[in-house]
Amino acid sequence: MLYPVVSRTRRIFDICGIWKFKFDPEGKGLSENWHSGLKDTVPMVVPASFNDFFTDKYSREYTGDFWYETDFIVPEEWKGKNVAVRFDAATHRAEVYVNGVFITKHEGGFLPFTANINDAVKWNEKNKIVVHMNNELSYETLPAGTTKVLKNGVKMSKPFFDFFNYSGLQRPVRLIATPKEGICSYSLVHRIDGSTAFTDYEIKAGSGDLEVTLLDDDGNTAAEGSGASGTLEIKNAKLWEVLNPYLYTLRIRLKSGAEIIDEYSEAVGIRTIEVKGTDILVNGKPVYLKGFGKHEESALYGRGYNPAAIKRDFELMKWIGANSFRTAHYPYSEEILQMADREGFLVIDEVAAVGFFESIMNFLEASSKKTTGFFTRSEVQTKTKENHKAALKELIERDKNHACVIAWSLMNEPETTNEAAVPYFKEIFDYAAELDPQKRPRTFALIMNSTPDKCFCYQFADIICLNRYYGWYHMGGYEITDAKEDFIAEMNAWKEKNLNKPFIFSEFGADTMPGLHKLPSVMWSEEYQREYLKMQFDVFDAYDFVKGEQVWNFADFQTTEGIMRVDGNKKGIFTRDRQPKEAAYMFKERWEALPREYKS
Ligand code: CKU
Repeated sequence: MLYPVVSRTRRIFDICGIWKFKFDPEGKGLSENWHSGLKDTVPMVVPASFNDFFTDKYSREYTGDFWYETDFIVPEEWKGKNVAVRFDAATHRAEVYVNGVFITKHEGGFLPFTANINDAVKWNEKNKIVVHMNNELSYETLPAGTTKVLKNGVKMSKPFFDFFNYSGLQRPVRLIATPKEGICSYSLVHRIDGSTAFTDYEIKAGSGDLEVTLLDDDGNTAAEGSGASGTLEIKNAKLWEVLNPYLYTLRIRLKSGAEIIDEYSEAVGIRTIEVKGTDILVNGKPVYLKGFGKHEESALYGRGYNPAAIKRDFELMKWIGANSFRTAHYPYSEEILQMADREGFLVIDEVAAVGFFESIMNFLEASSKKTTGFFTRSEVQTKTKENHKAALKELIERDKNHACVIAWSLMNEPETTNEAAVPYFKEIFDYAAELDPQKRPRTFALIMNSTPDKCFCYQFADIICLNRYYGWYHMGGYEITDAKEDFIAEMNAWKEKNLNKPFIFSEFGADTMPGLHKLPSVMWSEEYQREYLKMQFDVFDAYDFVKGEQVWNFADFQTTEGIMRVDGNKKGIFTRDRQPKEAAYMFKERWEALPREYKS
């Protein structure tokens, strides 16, 4: 699953823009031959979530089948090539037809898929691509939830997670022409010895001679190799460092004699990542994580690819002194990881295994004693696990070469208080290790009730990521002093376990209405957000094994409407339009003062 690039042998044709769009609430499209062409459509932006464009609630909340269509021309010159269509994401599932011919289908809304269309296209003529999609949630889907049918027959999404079920063709769609038997994939593993770096590479490609060149940013050759696997030796290597990244260009050529059959180039950073005792080491040096749990979303676009939002978010993260984020709660656009590579950010890359605790308000119920037996369900142990493994494979295949990716988050807040979770975890964690050539640390985010005495699964994590809301969901407001004591009690219990692993706070936060001031504070005021954060910092700073803090959330974001949300989740340190709340200045002061190797 190489990222599409243009080279002397490769072409891209962007087919984004305004497509035709249509809901199919009765699911009759296939039987009525809609896959050959849609009638009575509305225009729709691709890429974007369809939801927030509409002014009627039925359309925004729409759950069920829906269809997209556009036309494209395939140049005759591409005839001898492998012509494919690449969807960077289709949320949550799609079946693709070209000129009425079934091409492929894909489950899971946040990872790319490609399919060859050579046999279905007409050269130099108009071709029609129709995509049959569906966005319903179930126990088997990543993310998990249910679909309710209202008394009037209309379906609605009931997510077991706290973000709006944005749907549609949310990322770019491109036609790609590559050589028939070209370069398929590559992977890199780095080692550093003094000033020399060694990069072991492995390439999958059609037959021919492989030539590998690492170019520095002046275009000079820094190292060379040949063959499908080997080692590049880079003398005086310039490393990819936290907030100070250096990127080389890796160029792979597949040749037959002097003829270049295929050429693929990509920016790559050289760095090592390792967990040692309670430290997270990048290039052998400890790093304390400062940053955010994010969402990929913005006004109007929903979860749609929005390069302006990506740019602004990185500027804000640099301004505030952050060095990292988690792709909560699903894999983000590849362009975000490319930007993280360029800016030197550390990314915990999460698969969309969220909602594995059956509750539409699990954020509230997590600190209660509620159990739902999610992992005791037979479909979870079969279908969900299959979908989970497939998504993990696609994620690691897609992201394994990014320097910015320092860990895999394999689940967010699963219900770990039942032993039925254990074999499921084992299989998923083993599978991640098997898939990743760099053997990055694996983690999952522990929900509030996954406490040291109740959680059956923390031992699987190489980094313990805690989502904790002491002083918000648990004893908020004037009770915060008791919340602090309970927080300390939990941390002492972890300490006693002597796990000798790094801990990160992967979530903590307090909903705050921007501009709401109250002296003395009340919950939801800017003052309370600061008091709450001050209490968190006191606790974090008291434990040496805490090696990072990623506040929930970077920005306010949209959720399902409900009694706990005011037009979405307001735990942002920035507003949804990316302006700072007061707490942002508090983080800026703290994070700018904390050294990279804090507590090591
Ligand atoms: C956040 C149990 C709490 C989990 N956490 C998940 C995240 O997706 C939510 O948005 C809580 C919150 O703000 O409630």
